[in-house]
Amino acid sequence: MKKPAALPELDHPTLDAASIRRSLHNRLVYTIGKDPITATDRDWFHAAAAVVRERMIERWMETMRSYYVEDRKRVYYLSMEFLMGRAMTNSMLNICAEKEFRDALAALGEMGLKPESISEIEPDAALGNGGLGRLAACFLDSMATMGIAGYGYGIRYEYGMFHQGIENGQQVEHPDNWLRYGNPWEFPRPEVLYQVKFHGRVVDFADEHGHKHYQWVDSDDVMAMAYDYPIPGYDTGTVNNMRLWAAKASRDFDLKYFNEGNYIAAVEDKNDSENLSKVLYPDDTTEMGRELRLKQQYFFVSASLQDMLYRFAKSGTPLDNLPDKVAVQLNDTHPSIAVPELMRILIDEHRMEWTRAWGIVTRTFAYTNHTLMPEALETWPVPLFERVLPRHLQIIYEINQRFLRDVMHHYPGDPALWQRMSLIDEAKGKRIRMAHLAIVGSHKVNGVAAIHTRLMKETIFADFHRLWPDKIVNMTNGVTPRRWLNQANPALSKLITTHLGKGWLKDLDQLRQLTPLTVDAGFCEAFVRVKRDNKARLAAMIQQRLAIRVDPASLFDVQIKRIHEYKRQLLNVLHVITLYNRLRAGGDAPPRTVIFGGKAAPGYRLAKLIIRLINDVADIVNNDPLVRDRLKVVFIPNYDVSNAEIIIPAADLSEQISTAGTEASGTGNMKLALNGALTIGTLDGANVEIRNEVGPENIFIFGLTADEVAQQYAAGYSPWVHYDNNAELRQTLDMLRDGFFSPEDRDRYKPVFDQLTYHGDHYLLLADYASYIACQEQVGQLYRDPAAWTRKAILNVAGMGQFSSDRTIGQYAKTIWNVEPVARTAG
Ligand code: NBG
Repeated sequence: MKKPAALPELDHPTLDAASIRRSLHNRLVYTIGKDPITATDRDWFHAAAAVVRERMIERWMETMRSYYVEDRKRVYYLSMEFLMGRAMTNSMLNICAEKEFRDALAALGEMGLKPESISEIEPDAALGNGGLGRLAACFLDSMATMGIAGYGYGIRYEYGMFHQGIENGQQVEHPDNWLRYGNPWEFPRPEVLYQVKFHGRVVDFADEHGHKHYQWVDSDDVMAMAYDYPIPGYDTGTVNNMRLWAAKASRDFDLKYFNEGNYIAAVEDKNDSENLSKVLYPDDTTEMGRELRLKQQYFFVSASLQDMLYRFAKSGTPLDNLPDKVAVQLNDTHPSIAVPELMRILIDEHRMEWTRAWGIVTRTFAYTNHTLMPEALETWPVPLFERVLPRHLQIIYEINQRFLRDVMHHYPGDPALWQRMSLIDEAKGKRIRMAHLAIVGSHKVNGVAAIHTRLMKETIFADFHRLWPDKIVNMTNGVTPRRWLNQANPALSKLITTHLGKGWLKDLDQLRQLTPLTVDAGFCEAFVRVKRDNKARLAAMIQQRLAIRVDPASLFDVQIKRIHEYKRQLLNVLHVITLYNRLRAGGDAPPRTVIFGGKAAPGYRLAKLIIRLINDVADIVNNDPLVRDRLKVVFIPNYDVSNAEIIIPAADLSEQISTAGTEASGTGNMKLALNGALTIGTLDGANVEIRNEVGPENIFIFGLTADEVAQQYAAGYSPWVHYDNNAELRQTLDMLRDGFFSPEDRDRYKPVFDQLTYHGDHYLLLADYASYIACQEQVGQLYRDPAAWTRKAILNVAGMGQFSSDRTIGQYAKTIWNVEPVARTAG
């Protein structure tokens, strides 16, 4: 395609404040249709979003056109989740016009408009549960910033992650109707529509050469319609694309029903199909076994593959060279149905011979694993598959047969091994192991932190590692410094830029240059002031939302993440209760505010009980005159990206206290340290690498190592030893058992007590308790020496260069995708 001349009639909107101000007025009047006199904050938000958006569009089109003209290799990131958060401020910052927008909005302030309240109108795009979905969002930012032709593909859920309310201390879930007022960032593409099949049956027939072929017939069809979202890189001409699919009924109304005069049934059918993209499953690291979920997976995989093959076909490259032009990353096993789907397309639709097709497939896909926990590994019952995706089941069987033939050849006479490696688990009714499918169908499989990758090789995927020693690689996670420092913490960002220039925003290793500034009194003072202001901002938010007064001078001790037993929020609670008991007994410790945030899966009873416990403990502790202001406990409701942006810059202490060997990586640990929090944590996930980067003297490590945890299990761990031998621990646990924190319902926390004792304390809280408490004492002592604390906090920021998602994406690009970044200048 020849590059067309720039269209002379276009406005080419510019980034100066005057032009932005004019556009704001124009959009409000001509697009939103509102008189400035009557415009609400929401009207202004939509006008402002339109103005930001139109300043990205030309770069977006240029970028897409350049990928086409240059025939670039594309990277497709397939993910059920993209936890994007808000787009407005991020877009302004990434196109380097935030100040101009602020000035323009401030000028409009004369009309009674408050610029700050405009950006808060925007609902979070909460199309994800937690770390896995947010990682996908950080990766999109990095790919755009670095100039990688990366596309996100996912689902446009009508309802994202539920909104968490707290009533009587308990979580209540409210639907997240994020599209209610329209979404100014999305471009509906009603013409980009693909058919996705379900159910039906498979017929075979012979062609003119007598070769057998298969056809999937009598299916129920749903249409996938594209919505596009521009993803602006930071300070670059590159604006990439995220494409999310919405389900549409294949025929608006079923004529058959209509002819029978059954109007209601006709409409019901339409609703059934469109339910596919209705809601995100609010499940985090637990296996989800619902038919609708399987259909969601196939729905977006099928549409995405059709779309990428259509784009590929336009380049005229032969299909055999697909892996030279296309890399597909499977974000966990959720999209792993892509493996048999691409096989189906190649052999059934393109009549390709199996081994040739298989070569293409395995060179195209790579798979990222995000958890070691066996109960979280996806499996699907064979009968369900047979009903929903009959042709895929056949193909999976064929893949398995050929794979097992290979295994048997390598390891003859070891049927136990064959069973372990099979794609089909025969243990409790036949089930398909999606992780095995993803491994067999990929050329690379990666873990998300060094220890996680090591444990993958040694435990859950040891057999595969022995068979294919080069397949499993490590890609330690990262976070985008644009959102998690530049946007969330403007004051710290500015301070750093004053001393280092702005190169760090694209080359985070430059933060190392902060190290000598730990002896610069002026810098240290400014650093402390930034933290204090951020803490004051959070304290104000807590006061306003929860009517709890917290002292910004107290130690802000923060644990924010999904509520899960393995993450051990309960261990944190045990520390809070211990501290409370010590203070009541006349002990001394620096004032602390312990802050929690996180959602529990709606069906996860113990997790919900932990939330209630935190709130009950908060009630007692915060109102105890004996403790006064020396200890406060706060549960911030509805932890999401936007709340994270306020909490993280205000944290002094980052709680990363999972049982060693259970947290694949963590990314909150990186965001908190990047904002100058010190970590208290176990040697788990990326904590291990954070310690290496910041130095062991600048991080608080406690507890059993992953190997020691394994030994404890092997030796038959008993929590009672710790209960019996540690009086302080016993007192703490007995208070839970006896209803100290639930006087109106004394048995409320017995299940918690039981879990930690009679039921075996699976996550070894009692084993780590003493070491955790001792470590927290050291934290308290250090906090009493502000200069020493500040020095370590600065060294944490200085050591975070490694944890930019740019570094992660660079590694994927080089060792998995085989693509080169291409810088594009802005303008
Ligand atoms: C999560 C892990 C985290 C990790 C993120 C991103 C799942 C299944 N896994 O430790 O628990 O940081 O993935 O890799 O959500």
